[in-house]
Amino acid sequence: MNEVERYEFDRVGYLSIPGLLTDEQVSSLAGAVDALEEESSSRAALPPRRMSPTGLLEYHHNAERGYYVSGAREAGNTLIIEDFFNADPAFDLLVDHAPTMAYINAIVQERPAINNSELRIRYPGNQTGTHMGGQVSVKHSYAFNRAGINCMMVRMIYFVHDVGPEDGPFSVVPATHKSNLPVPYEGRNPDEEPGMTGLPARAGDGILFTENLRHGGLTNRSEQTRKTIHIGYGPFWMKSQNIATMDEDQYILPQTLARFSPEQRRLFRAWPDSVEGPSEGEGGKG
Ligand SMILES: O=C(O)CCC(=O)C(=O)O
Repeated sequence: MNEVERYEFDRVGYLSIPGLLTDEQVSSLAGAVDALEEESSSRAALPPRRMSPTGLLEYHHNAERGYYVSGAREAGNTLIIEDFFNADPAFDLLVDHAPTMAYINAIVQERPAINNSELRIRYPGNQTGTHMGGQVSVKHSYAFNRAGINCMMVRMIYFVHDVGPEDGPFSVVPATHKSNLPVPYEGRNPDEEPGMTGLPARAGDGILFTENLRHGGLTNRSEQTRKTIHIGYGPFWMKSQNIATMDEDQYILPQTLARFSPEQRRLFRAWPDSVEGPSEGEGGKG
């Protein structure tokens, strides 16, 4: 993260990063997203089912491939596929992805770990309701201290195709990570909230943001389904921030950890480096 990027991230709470992925990576990831959409959408309404700990969403659990899926493949709806790392090694390139980690290490002061992994597949007509901003819980907070930017949870969104203004872009109310007052607007419609700004992106771009920032997704007014990959980071001790497994241990299968490098496994370790955790075989958490 260079000086200008650091300044801008602190000023507005997000950063658009052109060309974070290579063309080859984009094409491989796009294929993996399509394949998982195909499989998971046909099972989304089937048992076994699980209500999220927050009571927010109900999921189908595919224990064999290690993912949770919620929603439906239909106009106006979203398909959310969590824990996709378990389902396809094509996503491994995003674990300990050096260009991404350069940003994460610049804004998370304690050793960072991955706490969230979701594919968001947003069909025409769909929008993501506005949330966060201003006074949030500690785990979503943005702060600044003597050592610089000190974020709790942040997210990187990866784009595997172009997303224009009409294609349901991710949206933010810039600088609301520093606002002190509760949001005075009724409802959660991102199209109507004052200050909400859509962020168009090109295939291969990334958008980094603090969860303290007010954000959502504008209505997808095009014929194109919007598909993005979202990965959350925070201090290593933070539990899962996936909705299906909120505040539980990370759901990462032993076979997924087994194919990771030690550096990749470290991104799923929930204990300090000074403490010896359970071995991979026993604990399954690397
Ligand atoms: O991209 C969107 O539609 C919303 C994404 C979002 O809310 C998130 O990643 O936290």
